[in-house]
Amino acid sequence: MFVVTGDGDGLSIGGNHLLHVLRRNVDVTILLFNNRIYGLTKGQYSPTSELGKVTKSTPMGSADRPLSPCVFALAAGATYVARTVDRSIGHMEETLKRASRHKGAAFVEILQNCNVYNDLAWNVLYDKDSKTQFELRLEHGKPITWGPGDDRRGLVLEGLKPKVVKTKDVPESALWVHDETDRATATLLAQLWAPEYPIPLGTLLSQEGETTYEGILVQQEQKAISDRGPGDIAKLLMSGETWKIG
Ligand SMILES: Cc1ncc(C[n+]2csc(CCOP(=O)(O)OP(=O)(O)O)c2C)c(N)n1
Ligand SMILES: [Mg+2]
Repeated sequence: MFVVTGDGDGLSIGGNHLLHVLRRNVDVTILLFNNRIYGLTKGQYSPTSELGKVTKSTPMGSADRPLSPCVFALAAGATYVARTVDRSIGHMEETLKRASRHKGAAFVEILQNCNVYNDLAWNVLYDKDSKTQFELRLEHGKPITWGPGDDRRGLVLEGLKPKVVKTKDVPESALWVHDETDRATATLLAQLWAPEYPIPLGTLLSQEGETTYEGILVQQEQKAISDRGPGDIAKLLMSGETWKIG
């Protein structure tokens, strides 16, 4: 089952529901289209709008610090978390296929343009030059690197602090290797942003084989039936104290 939501619906208006569907590991695939604005209601700021964003509801600039949807999903306990971008169709297709195959709560943030109320919302990943400079495609088990061959960059971890290096300046063994089964390092990656860091795209976390909400309920139902036999609603309603009215 797919749930399609936006940055306003998913993180503000229905933020409570998103939190609990993720922590319960309900078997759904959630696509959060993040255009950093309330589009449908014509351009109010959202929980992902940048600090100082001027909109109809923030004429002097937003005073709110923006939230990262992927950091939220990781903190809430989603068992699959990924990020993709609307203009990279192939990457989006690959990411959605993986997310839909996941058993449990899969969360995909799709960076999306709103050409009416927030045009070029993700220009950092649309503009050819800055895309080369900042787009990082994650691959499980591979060193984290990005950028053109002659000026390729990489990340190393100094304790818990990611540091950008030129790949030619360090041995390959020094580079941070992406482990998509690790929630802690996925959270570090989800926090990275341009211009200080690259913008990670792809699967941040994938934890397979976790129990799901539905799985636990089915087990409970089977146990109740095997312990007590099939239920009887009429009997249940007439059990305990009953009253006759009138
Ligand atoms: C409970 C509730 N409050 C307010 C609304 C009105 N409303 C509909 S869409 C929307 C904004 C949605 O923004 P977002 O989720 O970012 O989606 P976008 O339109 O940008 O794709 C609002 C406030 C609503 N439908 N339901
Ligand atoms: Mg929106």
